This record gives sequence, structure tokens and C-alpha cells, in this order.
Amino acid sequence: MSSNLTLFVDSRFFSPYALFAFVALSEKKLSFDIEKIDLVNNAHHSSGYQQLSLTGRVPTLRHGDFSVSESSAIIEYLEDAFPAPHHLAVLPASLRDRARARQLQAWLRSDLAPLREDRPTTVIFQQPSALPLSPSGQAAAQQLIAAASSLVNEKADDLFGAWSIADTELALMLNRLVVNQDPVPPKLKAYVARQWQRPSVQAWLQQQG
Ligand SMILES: N[C@@H](CCC(=O)N[C@@H](CS)C(=O)NCC(=O)O)C(=O)O
Repeated sequence: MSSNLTLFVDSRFFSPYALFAFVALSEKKLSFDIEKIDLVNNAHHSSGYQQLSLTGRVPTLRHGDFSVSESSAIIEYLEDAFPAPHHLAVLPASLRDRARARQLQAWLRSDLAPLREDRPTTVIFQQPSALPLSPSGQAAAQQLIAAASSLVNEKADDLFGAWSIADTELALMLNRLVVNQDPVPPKLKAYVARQWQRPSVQAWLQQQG
């Protein structure tokens, strides 16, 4: 299928950041092409990709003659370029919910590094880790669980009254623990299971073949 939107992703579909961009495009029902970048063989270091992405990382979105990398910038670009009501909003509508969603996105990207290290996305997409969480991984897991417990309402499917990309991002972070059978409160396990069933997330998993 040909469109003027192309998403550059890692060829193994392991990048959580590429997943978020893929889900945002899918939820907006945009048609887009996928270009796979083989990180193992350093395709992201080619001068062509370097120029396109500026950062040499996946994901990158190309829209016509414009390209942008950094998943949060891609999501914001898509939200501005393909706004509601014609397209589904991927960020909450209200000022404060939107701020909270962005807070969560920024925090999940910049903090909790020991958890990402102990439970990389291969734990979710390939196989669980046999190693227990390190002390710093455990501390990060506790921080995540505390924040998620106060945000997730068991009577609601999503964080902000309607689905937003922050739900997928939080669910992915929690799923690092759930899949590995690390202790996670039932309310959060149920939230992850609900979010993981979303067709846009399932469509990403199907790409993995
Ligand atoms: N902050 C970036 C992170 C992107 C990122 O770390 N991508 C990884 C794959 S998960 C990557 O391209 N790694 C290749 C490398 O850095 O050499 C975003 O949100 O898009």
C-alpha cells in the first residue's frame, strides 16, 4: 500500500517507541507504509537514515517531504496534523488530563531506567528473563506501581475517560513486570490485559510474525 506517511521501525518490532508511533497512526486510522531498519546490522547508522532521522534512532515518521523522529514528537505531530474530530484523538481533550498524560509519557521515557534494563522489551516480545529484579530495578518497579495504582481506576477502562496513547505507554511499562511474573497488583494486571487487547496493539504484535 502506498501513502505519503511512512513509519521507520526496527526490523524485529521490539522498539516500544516505534510501537507507540505505530499505535498512534493506527488509532487515527491513517494508512501508512512501514520501512524496517535492521538495527543489528547498523542500518540506522547509514547516512541516508541518519539524515532522515537526525538521531539515528527508530522510530522516524516521514510525511511527504518532512521527517521527524522521537516518538513523543511523532505523536504530537500526528495529533496536530490529523486532529479530532475527523481522526481519533490520541491525547486527552481536557487541558489537565492532557498535561497529566504528557507528564506520564515524559516520566516513563526519562525515569525508571533500572526497570527497563532488568526487563527489556524482549521480555515481552521474545521471552521472560530468568533473573530476579536488581535492588534498583525493584525500587523502580515500586515507583511505577505506586504511580499506576493511584492513576488507574478499576471501574474505568482507560486513564482519562477515553483511551489515549498514555494508556498504551503505561501498559507497556507495567507489562515488563506482568509478563515476567513479577508482583503486580490485580487491578493493574487487569488494566494491562485490557490495554494489550486493543486492536492497534495486536496489529503491532502481528507484524512480529
Ligand atoms: N527517545 C526516543 C528513543 C528511541 C530509541 O531509543 N530507539 C532505539 C530502539 S528502542 C534505537 O533506535 N536504538 C538504536 C541505537 O540507539 O543505536 C523515542 O522516544 O523515540
